[in-house]
Amino acid sequence: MTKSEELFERAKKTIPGGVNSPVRAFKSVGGTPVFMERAKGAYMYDADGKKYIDYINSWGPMILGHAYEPVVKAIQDKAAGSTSFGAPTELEIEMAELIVSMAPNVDMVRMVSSGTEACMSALRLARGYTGRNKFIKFEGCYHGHADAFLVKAGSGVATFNIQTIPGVTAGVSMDTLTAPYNDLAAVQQLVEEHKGEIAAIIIEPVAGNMGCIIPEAGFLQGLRTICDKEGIVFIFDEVMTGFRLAAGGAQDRLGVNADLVTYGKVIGGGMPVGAFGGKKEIMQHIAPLGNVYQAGTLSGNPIAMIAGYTMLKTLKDNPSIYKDLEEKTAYLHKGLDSVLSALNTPYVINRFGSMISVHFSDKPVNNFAAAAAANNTLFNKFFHVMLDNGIYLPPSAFETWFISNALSMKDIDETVDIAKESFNL
Ligand code: HOZ
Repeated sequence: MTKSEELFERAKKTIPGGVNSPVRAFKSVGGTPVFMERAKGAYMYDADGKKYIDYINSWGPMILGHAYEPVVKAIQDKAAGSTSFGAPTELEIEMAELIVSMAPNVDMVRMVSSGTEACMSALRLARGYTGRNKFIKFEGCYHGHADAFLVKAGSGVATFNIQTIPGVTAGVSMDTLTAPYNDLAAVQQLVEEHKGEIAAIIIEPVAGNMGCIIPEAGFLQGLRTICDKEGIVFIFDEVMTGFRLAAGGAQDRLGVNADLVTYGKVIGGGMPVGAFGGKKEIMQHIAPLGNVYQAGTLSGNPIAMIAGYTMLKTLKDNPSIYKDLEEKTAYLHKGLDSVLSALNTPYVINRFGSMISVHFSDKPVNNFAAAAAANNTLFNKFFHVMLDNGIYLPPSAFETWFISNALSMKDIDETVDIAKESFNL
């Protein structure tokens, strides 16, 4: 029995399903989740000391690799001065100023403690600002686990194929309208059917919760035009893409402006952080300036702020990191292509910036239906062979992979060789 197997048995007695977030449970790929002990750079080490090359990177935030020394040092120094005040600090202003200086269309920002909180609060703000109730989200996009977003959601909801979520009331779901990703005509139709009722359109500008799905040319711009015409608040969920695709996130990289932007794990450099920000005209409706209420004792927590600040500042001051990340991801793409093209199995590799995923599909994978129609049984097999050989991929075809800058070309070569072996080539 491995230590992970032992720990999983023990965990199941006191933690539901043995994990604190469902995707980690390996339920769809089968087998036992690997319990991690430590990580450094591009590598993680499990409870038995086995080394893995990490392609999850804490679901995005470890852009500079695990235990990046300046971040670790900053946390240690800050912790000595207290781990929480529940009162304002100068560091929060510095963090807000840094985010505003990096992200387009963000005049003001409110810190929270997770991406779920950020999206939930941004939606409430959009509703409060417009005085409308309904909103549009896209099938397979995941905006955290607040009730309103769980309709046709990606990530774990898609992985476990959960159709109806007990506890989410019909009253709440009634105001959630959904359209397929990349289908502008479907959005147009929803807007016409619900004229004057839609507060917001929320989207992952590059989706990462149904594998990596890339917006087609003109799609996001088309949504922007609809929002302008109909007075709808356009929300970019940049929990995964913010500060990862570019210093200015997806807005910058794709050249499309959002009214509100949500951030999550990335801006905490691995600490539990989220934020939402946007134009002053909208943000000033948040309490205590306005009456849209939102609060949190741990919001702006000093340890979380210093970790995020240190990582974001490094990214801002070193723009070549984005070029390096992109080159590494393209190199991985090329390597996987060389392996998979030798197989008699159709596949699609989607890549954008440092996000990449593989679907075993004979059609382009540009929305949730296409991702769900792929041969995900083969993905599960692929996942396990890679894992056995020390390559840590997301345990679901409905999740994107994330590349860190700590990953070397040699690590990628090793990964590609293992993929080759896994298919007996
Ligand atoms: N929602 C995360 C990925 N899209 C999964 C987080 C986790 O299980 O840790």
